[in-house]
Amino acid sequence: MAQPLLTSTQVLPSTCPLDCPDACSLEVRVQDGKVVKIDGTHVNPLTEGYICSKVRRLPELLYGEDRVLHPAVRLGKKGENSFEQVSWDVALDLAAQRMREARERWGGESILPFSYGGSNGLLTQDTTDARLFYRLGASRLARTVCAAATGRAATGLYGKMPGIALPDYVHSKLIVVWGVNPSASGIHLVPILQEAQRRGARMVVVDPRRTPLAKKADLHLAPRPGTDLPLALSIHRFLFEEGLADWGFLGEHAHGAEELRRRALPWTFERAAEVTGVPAEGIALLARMYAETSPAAIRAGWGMERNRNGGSAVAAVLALPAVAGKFGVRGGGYTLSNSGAFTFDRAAAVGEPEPATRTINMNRLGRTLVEEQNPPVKVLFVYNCNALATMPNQELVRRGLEREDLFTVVFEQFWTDTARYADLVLPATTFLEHRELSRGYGSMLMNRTEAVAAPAGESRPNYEVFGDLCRRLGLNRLGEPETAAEFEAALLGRSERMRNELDRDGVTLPDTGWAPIQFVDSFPLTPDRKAHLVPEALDREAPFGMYAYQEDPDSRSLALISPARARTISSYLGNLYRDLCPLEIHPEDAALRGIAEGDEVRVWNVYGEVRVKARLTRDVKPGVVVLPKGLWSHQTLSGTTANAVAPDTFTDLGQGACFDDARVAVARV
Ligand SMILES: Nc1nc2c(c(=O)[nH]1)N[C@H]1C(S)=C(S)[C@@H](COP(=O)(O)OP(=O)(O)OC[C@H]3O[C@@H](n4cnc5c(=O)[nH]c(N)nc54)[C@H](O)[C@@H]3O)O[C@H]1N2
Ligand SMILES: Nc1nc2c(c(=O)[nH]1)N[C@H]1C(S)=C(S)[C@@H](COP(=O)(O)OP(=O)(O)OC[C@H]3O[C@@H](n4cnc5c(=O)[nH]c(N)nc54)[C@H](O)[C@@H]3O)O[C@H]1N2
Ligand SMILES: [Mo]
Repeated sequence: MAQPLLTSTQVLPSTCPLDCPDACSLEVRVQDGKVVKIDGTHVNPLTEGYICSKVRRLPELLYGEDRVLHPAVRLGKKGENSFEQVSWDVALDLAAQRMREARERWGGESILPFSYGGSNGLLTQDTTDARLFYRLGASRLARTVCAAATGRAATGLYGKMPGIALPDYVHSKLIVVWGVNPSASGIHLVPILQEAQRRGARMVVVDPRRTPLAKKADLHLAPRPGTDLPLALSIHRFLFEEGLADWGFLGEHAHGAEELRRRALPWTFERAAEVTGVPAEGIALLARMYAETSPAAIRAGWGMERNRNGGSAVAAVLALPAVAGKFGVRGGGYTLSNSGAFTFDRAAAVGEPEPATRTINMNRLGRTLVEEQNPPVKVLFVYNCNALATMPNQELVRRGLEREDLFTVVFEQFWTDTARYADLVLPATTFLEHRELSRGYGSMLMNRTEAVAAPAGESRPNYEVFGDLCRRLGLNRLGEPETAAEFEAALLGRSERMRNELDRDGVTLPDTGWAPIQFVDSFPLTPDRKAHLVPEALDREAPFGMYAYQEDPDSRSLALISPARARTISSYLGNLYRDLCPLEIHPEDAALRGIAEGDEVRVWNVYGEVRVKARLTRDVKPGVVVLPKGLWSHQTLSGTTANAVAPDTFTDLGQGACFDDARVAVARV
């Protein structure tokens, strides 16, 4: 027999589309169609040639034992790991048949598509999937588990105006890192902040935890979770009362300043101190530094949105640069999400939605599966999401997934906790195995990437599978986009420049360029291009009006927060780790409960319970405990996670998730 050819090795470009601000440019080493190494490049200037350790380790998982390689149907009980391989044809016929039956018997709304940001890619969500579910008349999903409150606030105030480009933070003289932890959740900002500090910038961190950046900051304010609103309003009050408000800017570029002033009036530093647990002098110091320094930047994150006051809190923080007159210079203003930098023509890509159907808020998945009767959900189709690991009120989600009369499809790359509750599992390709169009919400760059490796097993891309289901159900129409390239062309329809640049370079920039200055190169995308500091629609939406502080749900209990951690992206890649994850608790809180380092503890409230080991640390504020988001069941002693104690209540704006409103009791087992 002839010798096989020498193994072929190639190094190919790609881009990380995962749910992270940075959107790193990658080079992928591929051997015989398999990924063997992933590293960063300089195509995206933010990437600077390096990437996070978790994506670097992705090759271990691509061909590991947790990868879903074939379609499979359930044999055993829901939640058990007992499945039988079937062909794609059998699998898709089964999915199509169950959806057809559900629609005939219970109506289209008995089908619930359930997806979130598993892949932030623009082609793996809202293309053929949207078409399929619109035309089936399925329930709509309000994708509110993240960025709902921040999105509402940012849209209301500034129409999602792009923010300061992250590399431009080197020009800032004061940087306020507010409710965001880039050391885990977007690491490429960290060296930029260090460089700014080297050039003389001062840094303030507002976070209930002593994060790695808090340790390097000139000032760290640690508010009790959910109290950023009074903190920010007391700074507004100071600016207005001390004659430091920039009325020139406000007159020309903003509405609602007078109303904001009125609403901030009750919040003296002393009163804010009582509610937040931050000393009044600390707040006053931040207020003065902010008023006096320019360029001043606020890097605002998602940590402050995950509570009952989240929307108003984010709005109050984003209003600071308008009131203090910080816009108009490089390194001045704010950054939240830059996802608004690009606009797309979704309607051209997927067609107009069919007549409206009911909308289910994803934060109420458990309640919907268990309680909704009009009609009940009969088919749940989960993709781009590990719902059991990531949605609030986990035990209710589990009860819903256990329903024997529910047919659950899970379309996944890995055997997640959610996949184990499926009736039918479908194998999905990763971004290294399909064509994708993506952009980060920190980086201002859009990328087209081709598949660099052969699909593992029989895995297929989302757009192919949902397109196939459309055909099986007779829902496709002639002449509409079908392939990845056609969807891409439709999405970018209005911008010939972007299309041409993607064809030539594989990357393109937004119309505002890669580093716009706010109120010079980019303006609010509101109808009158002005900032609206108390937008009418938001004022109507917030239960007590905008900027009205809602009290702590239970100020005597411990506040459990569940921030992002470096090891995973939400729950993605959690299967890289087999060790248990501890609960972080302050030594004073531990002593009160007789808890020592390493003790097993029970953490509970009315929603559920989680058992873990305790880790004592002064990096959390007394009264606050931390168990990160995204854990898999094997990482706790009880198989439940922080989500078991996370309430399924809503934020004041956007009906977002209130993970950080979890109030818990903790006791030694
Ligand atoms: N306790 C707690 N929980 C939280 C939060 C919190 O603060 N506290 N934060 C929340 C936040 S911010 C978010 S964004 C959500 C995220 O919640 P999820 O959307 O559930 O995010 P992931 O955990 O990344 O799970 C995404 C899944 O999609 C799969 N996937 C990836 N790409 C593809 C693809 O192309 N096709 C298919 N079919 N599947 C794919 C991945 O394998 C992965 O299992 O979690 C929330 N959960
Ligand atoms: N490595 C990694 N990167 C990620 C993710 C991940 O899971 N892992 N997730 C991605 C996703 S989906 C998102 S949405 C982003 C999220 O990224 P971030 O915006 O950083 O969000 P969180 O980690 O939820 O919270 C940030 C910080 O807010 C603090 N915090 C909690 N409650 C409050 C509060 O009430 N007020 C204030 N001021 N601070 C508070 C937390 O202690 C935490 O340090 O990161 C993305 N990047
Ligand atoms: Mo998120």
